[in-house]
Amino acid sequence: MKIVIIVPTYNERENIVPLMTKLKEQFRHIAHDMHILVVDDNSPDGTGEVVRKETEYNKNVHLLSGSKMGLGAAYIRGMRYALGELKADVVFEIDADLSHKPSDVPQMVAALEDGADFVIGSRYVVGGSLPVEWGLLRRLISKVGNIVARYLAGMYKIRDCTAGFRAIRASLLKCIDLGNLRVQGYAFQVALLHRALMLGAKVREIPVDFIDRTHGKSKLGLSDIVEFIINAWWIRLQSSRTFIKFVIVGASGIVVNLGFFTLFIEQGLSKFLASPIAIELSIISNFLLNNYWTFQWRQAGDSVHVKGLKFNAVSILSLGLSYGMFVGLSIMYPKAVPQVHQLLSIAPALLTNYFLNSYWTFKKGANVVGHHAEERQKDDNGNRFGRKLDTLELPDLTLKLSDRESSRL
Ligand SMILES: Nc1nc2c(ncn2[C@@H]2O[C@H](COP(=O)(O)OP(=O)(O)OP(=O)(O)O)[C@@H](O)[C@H]2O)c(=O)[nH]1
Ligand SMILES: [Mg+2]
Repeated sequence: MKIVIIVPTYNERENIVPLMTKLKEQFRHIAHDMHILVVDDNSPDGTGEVVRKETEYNKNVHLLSGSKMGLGAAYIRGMRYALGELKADVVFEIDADLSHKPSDVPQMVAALEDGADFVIGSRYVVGGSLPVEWGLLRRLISKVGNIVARYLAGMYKIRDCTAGFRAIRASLLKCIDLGNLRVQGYAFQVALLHRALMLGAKVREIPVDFIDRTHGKSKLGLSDIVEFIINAWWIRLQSSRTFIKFVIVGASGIVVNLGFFTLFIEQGLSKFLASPIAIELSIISNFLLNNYWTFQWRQAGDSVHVKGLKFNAVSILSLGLSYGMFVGLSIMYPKAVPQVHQLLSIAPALLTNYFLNSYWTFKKGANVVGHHAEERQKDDNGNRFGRKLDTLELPDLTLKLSDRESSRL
């Protein structure tokens, strides 16, 4: 296999040579055609010049220079070059600042040889770690970022979604329209992983220790963080028709709730009676829409009667929560318009309704899993990654746990 290790650099002059030396040491233990591709954005500190000199007497070192447009843009440029010009079979992502240990590369290559399509040098599987020097805030930022990616972008099965140490099979990468990821900065890592998962890639996480950089500065900026969050929401919206439908149903529930509430109090009904009736009406309209539209494909599982009973239980709980909040707000802020109390009290009812109904009343039936298994079978028989990206729910993933993790189970 031809393996190209892509190293994005921006002002990494002090780090790049030690990294390349350590990588080349590892190459001696790997029985593949190993290359290094440095993607430098005309670093003002002269990183590119140092690498250019290296390319003069080392045929396996390549330099791609360009203007600074962000980490994601640099990786996209590098991956296109690795696939198109260098004809790579596998590309690696690695940071230049020695945060990722080159000594982990052979293990990641072994995981590819073992059949994985996408290998992650993971800090969050058992055996992986964050730098001991990192304070609480730095750890928190990293963990929150990862939680956002896992749960908001819907990749909860992956422990380290934001890792920048990865090995990706070219056959998988060629099926991903890199230009279409619409990301410039660090959000690239999450966007790319998400596409790989959508294509049914076999992802494997290998535990790694992340080392704190000793030279140079972090390039993570505010715009990267903003893009990261927007991208996670975008993936969430795109990858879940269910979620979009739920938001629409939720919005219609608010109209029903407030509409009836206003109607009832205009008719002279006490606001304390109008509130629960309006809530109940909106819960019923939400249920009907969710049953026949949002979750219509989850018709397996319980019978309609059982679903009805569960729905009633959820409704009573939601009603209690919502009404309790309405009464509480009315007592605490008696001068406020009652519609404001009613609006605020919708939130707990909506959330309780969605989560309980989604994960309990309308939980995914066995046939859905079977559907995905069938699809995967089709992929395995034909073009594994050739499936069109019109399946908006994430497929069930064939994930291999790291060795240490599976031995723990
Ligand atoms: N070519 C290029 N490389 C970049 C850009 N931004 C970051 N990098 C490189 O991407 C890698 C990761 O960036 P870091 O600044 O180390 O980000 P980080 O690891 O989240 O931050 P630290 O933990 O503080 O190191 C490094 O090799 C950077 O030089 C960019 O805009 N262009
Ligand atoms: Mg770093």
